[in-house]
Amino acid sequence: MRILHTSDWHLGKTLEGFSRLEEQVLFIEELIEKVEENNIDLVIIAGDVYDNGNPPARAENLFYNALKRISGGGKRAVLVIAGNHDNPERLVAASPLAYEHGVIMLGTPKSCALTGKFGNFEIVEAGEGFVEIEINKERAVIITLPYPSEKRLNEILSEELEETERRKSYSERVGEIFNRLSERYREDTINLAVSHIFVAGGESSDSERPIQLGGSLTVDAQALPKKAQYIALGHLHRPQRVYGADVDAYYAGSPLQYSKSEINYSKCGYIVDLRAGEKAQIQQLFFKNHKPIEIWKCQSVEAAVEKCRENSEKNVWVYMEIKTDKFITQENIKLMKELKKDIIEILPIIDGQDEVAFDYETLSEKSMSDMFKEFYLKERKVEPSSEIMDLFLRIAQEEEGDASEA
Ligand SMILES: [Mn+2]
Repeated sequence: MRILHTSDWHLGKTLEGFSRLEEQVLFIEELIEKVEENNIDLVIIAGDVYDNGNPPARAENLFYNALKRISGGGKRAVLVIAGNHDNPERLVAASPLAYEHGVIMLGTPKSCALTGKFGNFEIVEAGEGFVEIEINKERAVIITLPYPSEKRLNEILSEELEETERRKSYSERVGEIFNRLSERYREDTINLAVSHIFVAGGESSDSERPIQLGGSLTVDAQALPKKAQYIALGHLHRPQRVYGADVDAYYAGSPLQYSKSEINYSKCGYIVDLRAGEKAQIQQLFFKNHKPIEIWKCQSVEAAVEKCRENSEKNVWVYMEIKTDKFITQENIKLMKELKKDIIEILPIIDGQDEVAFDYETLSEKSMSDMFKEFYLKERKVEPSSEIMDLFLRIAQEEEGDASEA
């Protein structure tokens, strides 16, 4: 059996308000081609299909289109689980239609797939947290743990044990579930697992949004199901093998660079060849970078303008860092953005100036203009000009006037 593991598509995600849908469409096209070329039997999408629980219609349309074409009318199986960014109920709402195309969608750890024949394969058995599937006379038992929030995790732990269970850490509870579900694994089956969790030791980037602040929802690598031949994970956006795990557990990562912290490595999925009782054969499947993110470090405003002029045709997202000792004027900002579209940010770097901290504690003691000056200095790294100050104070006064009238 040959599977393709991908995750964290984040359809509908923007970069500081700039749409990435065009690139996402290109990625889906490439994926469909590679799935066909490589004769994939089963495609696993390990969560974060969308960027948030209320995705734009165009993103949903793209997803359904992708599923239909990947499955090829039931020619191959597709398994999708929800990540922390997805609304689990909404993600799987189209399930009644999806099964017709050989697509299995699971929203929560409690979700249970339907059994029966779908296209070229059969779901032989299914229950809470697992599915057994037969493709071309080969059987695979897959442990399925869609993003287990604290609440959803407790829902699946037995009620009698509630008190003792509660005292255990998140990682121990996840480990227990994996352990219990591992009993489904057999010697004559291909044994897999899929989940959307944060395994301790993984390397993160700026676009994941922590599964929970403070990191308490971290799972120890040792809690992963030891008998699995391959564990397909979602959450981290850098593709990587889980450090410190005794099993082949991988994060496929996101197919696009979703933040500037992701520009120094390639994006990929994994093609995995599996046979019952044998070690998995794993290879990376690299994706094209249709529109890279670049950071342009410029020595002066003039050099920055020139760089924009020279690279006006280059199809990239740009973060500009410009060395300067003065305020970058609106005219220059406008000129740069006219010359080079898709400039995400223009950041002045003032020589020898340390990061200015904004002091919220003493906020109430300060005048409006002092607060604005501090805020401006922190955001723009330069003092506001007198025009900006006047403009701000005028608007602030107007606002005050409005408020007293209401
Ligand atoms: Mn994600």
